[in-house]
Amino acid sequence: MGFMAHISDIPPSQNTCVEISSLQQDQAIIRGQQASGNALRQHRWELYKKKTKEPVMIFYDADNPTPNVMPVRMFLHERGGLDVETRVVRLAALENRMREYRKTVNARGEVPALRSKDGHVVTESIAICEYLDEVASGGRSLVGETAGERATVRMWTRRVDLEIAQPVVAWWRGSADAEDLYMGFRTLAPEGQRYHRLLADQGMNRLNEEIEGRDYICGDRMMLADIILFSCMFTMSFTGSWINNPNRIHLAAWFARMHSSASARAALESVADST
Ligand SMILES: N[C@@H](CCC(=O)N[C@@H](CS)C(=O)NCC(=O)O)C(=O)O
Repeated sequence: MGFMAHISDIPPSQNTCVEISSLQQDQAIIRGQQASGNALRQHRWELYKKKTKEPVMIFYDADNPTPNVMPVRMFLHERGGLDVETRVVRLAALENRMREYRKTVNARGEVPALRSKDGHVVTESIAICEYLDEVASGGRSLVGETAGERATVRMWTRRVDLEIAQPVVAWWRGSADAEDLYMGFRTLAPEGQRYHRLLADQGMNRLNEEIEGRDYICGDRMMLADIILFSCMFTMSFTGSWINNPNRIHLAAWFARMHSSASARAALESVADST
């Protein structure tokens, strides 16, 4: 899996808007209006390579570890059987809020996003992970092999997302740091910050009891629910030390297990690579 350039560096073949003007330019060059001789041959070769290149999936990642891009990174490593190219979108520079990104990738101006081989863009971290699970060739499903397993994984994924991850994110979005970062691009609710923390604590207290005796949320293997919750708790604990409370002993042990997994380490290394 390669971690590559910034969104503004997307080569023409992978960006629909740029592609049109680039093709016109290509035609002009080939007609010899802008180049000749060796330069023209080289340009034709590049064009030929571009055209014959197998289409690839493109993952629009962020330059920071965030609760919604981290699950996709970790899922890619844990799932196996997937080949994607990564584009780093610089959130701090508000690249995701610029017209080019909104027009060519995600109209909502958010990351993550995934462009499939046929050019379709999927957003929403859970939908992206489920899509990746289906198109992977080889590896191990993190959603489930049977209808029963899939129902269980989806049940826990929905619970951890609604009862913990979303309140934790809403807690952070009530902070002054969030106001500075978003610069008015999101409707924030600072007045709800304490309430969201209490909701998240309540959800984590409940989960702490529910996972007693299990290594992972759904049983004995890491699945999508684990990745969604760990990614949120991990990335948000940089600012919220209250999140991974050692008094929730089962959840804290699960967190340590997730943290030491190869896929978490690989996802974190890719955070470091892309910044
Ligand atoms: N529901 C979406 C939420 C996506 C989202 O809020 N992404 C954040 C990063 S964690 C983002 O794009 N923040 C920058 C912004 O909104 O300007 C998902 O699950 O993928």
